[in-house]
Amino acid sequence: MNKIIMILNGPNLNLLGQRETEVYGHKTLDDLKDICMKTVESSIFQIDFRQSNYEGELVQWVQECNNSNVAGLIINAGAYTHTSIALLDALKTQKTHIIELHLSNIYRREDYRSHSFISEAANGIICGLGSIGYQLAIEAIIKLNQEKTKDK
Ligand code: CA2
Repeated sequence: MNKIIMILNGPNLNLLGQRETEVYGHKTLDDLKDICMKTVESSIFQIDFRQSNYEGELVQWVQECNNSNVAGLIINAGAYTHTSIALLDALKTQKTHIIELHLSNIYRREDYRSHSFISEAANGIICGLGSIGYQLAIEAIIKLNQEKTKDK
């Protein structure tokens, strides 16, 4: 059975490639989705790539990851990274591998971006590498799953 890697994108990431290209690059969200799909081509993994501007919807989707087919969760929570205890609580209920992801280096920007509420629930964090970060996060989830299989 194919394993699903859930990739959740938070508020305003639907605007990628249209504005603030000096910060977030020229790739659109659809471009990122294509990169993710290509990264799992000819593997047993499948990508479920979603975006929402609503905190509650993101919380709902995080809760869906308790399904046993989900091999990992990659989350770019956008600005909710810096505000959402609801997302942190939802992520903490998950047993799957979690990677927190940001296109930009949140530590080189405004001070308020240097704090993430959700890092506490993440296995690892990738930031500042633009679209490469999406590929690396997928590779990390795949490797974490291989480690788990080896342990058995
Ligand atoms: O660097 C990242 O990926 C962020 O998660 C992006 C969030 C920001 O609030 C985080 O601090 C870091 C913002 C995403 C907004 O994306 C836009 C794209 C184009 C135009 C305007 C916003």
